[in-house]
Amino acid sequence: MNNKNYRFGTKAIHAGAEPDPTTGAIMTPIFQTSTYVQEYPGKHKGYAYARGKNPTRDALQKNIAALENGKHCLCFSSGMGAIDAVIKMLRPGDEVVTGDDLYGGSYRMFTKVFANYGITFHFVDMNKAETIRKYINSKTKLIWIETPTNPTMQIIDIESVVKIAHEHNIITAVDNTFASPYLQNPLAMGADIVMHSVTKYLGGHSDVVMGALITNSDSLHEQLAFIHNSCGATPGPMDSFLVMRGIKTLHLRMERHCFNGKRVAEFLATHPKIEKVYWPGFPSHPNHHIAKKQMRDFGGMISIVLKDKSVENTFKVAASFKVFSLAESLGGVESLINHPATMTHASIPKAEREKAGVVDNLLRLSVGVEDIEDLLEDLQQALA
Ligand code: P1T
Repeated sequence: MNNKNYRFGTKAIHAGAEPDPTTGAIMTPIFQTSTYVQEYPGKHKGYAYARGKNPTRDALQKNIAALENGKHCLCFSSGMGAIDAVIKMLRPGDEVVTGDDLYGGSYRMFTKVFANYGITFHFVDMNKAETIRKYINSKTKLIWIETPTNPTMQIIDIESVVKIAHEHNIITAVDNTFASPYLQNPLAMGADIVMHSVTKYLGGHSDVVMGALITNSDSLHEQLAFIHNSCGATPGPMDSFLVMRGIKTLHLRMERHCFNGKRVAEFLATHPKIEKVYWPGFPSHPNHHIAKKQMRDFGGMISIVLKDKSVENTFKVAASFKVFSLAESLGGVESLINHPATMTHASIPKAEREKAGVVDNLLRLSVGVEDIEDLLEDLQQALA
């Protein structure tokens, strides 16, 4: 299939999925094998050992590359495994500029793992070009963007940051997890690498942990593929199959996530117990105009700050839902509620996370694709 000629939903269903040449099976088989027989040393069918290459994973990688309009994709055993591979392209002494609101696990990896290898990370307000410029010097090799950010839904202007990066010959990587390829395609805005926690919207059913990196650059792909195979954070064939199956409905799920997300955000905005709602679809969001420019719609991720500041009462609300489940993660068909301060962002020191607005009375919602009336009734009763 020549992907360039097809639209998103068609690619989600067909890209990478060729009928199996031996049987005609329409679905890509799960090649549950660790190795491949060679006729003669070095004479094989393109597959030598399954850490390096697996046909089920290959099909998935082609599919995700097509969704991001990218040339290359590599899938990893987790989103963190994918981020790890990007940072491993750097050397001791190199510096990274990134945002002040990030997934807690990314912050933890940067500060507790790679800081020990002599790489310096600057966590800055990426909404301001002058702040980004202030932290760039001859050692800066990478700008790491997360947008929308987890969990305060900041919207970073990808094109503006790429422009600054290009002036200084710096690589730009975008964690596109919250948007999914349906809502946002950073390569088209000039980014060098797109990263996904495939665990989330791409997988879509909360049954797989996986990551992905997409790039148009042959040279970046070559470096990343070397790390992928050498360091070994590669996913298994069963998980690759499950994600391909999940992606076939990505466009349908995202439409409903956006529809439900809008209704939930509007309901919460007028609720007397809520102080603040973070959702980029509100015209009052400081970067609503950028979200409108770089995203297809505003998604189903919402964070709320309760008027009641006590952590005990915040816990009580979090535990009172009947349809939403209290859990880490996001992007699945089922609605989830999460308390970032003690769950997904617990590894960020309190003072740091509070600077970014991740206070003890903040809750994050991943609005699923259930019937909207049931979600609104559940929010009504839990907040009461
Ligand atoms: O969980 P994993 O597949 O390793 O992906 C890590 C990751 C990377 N980037 C972003 C923006 C993420 O949100 C995550 C994982 N996030 C959660 C588990 C969470 O509940 O926020």
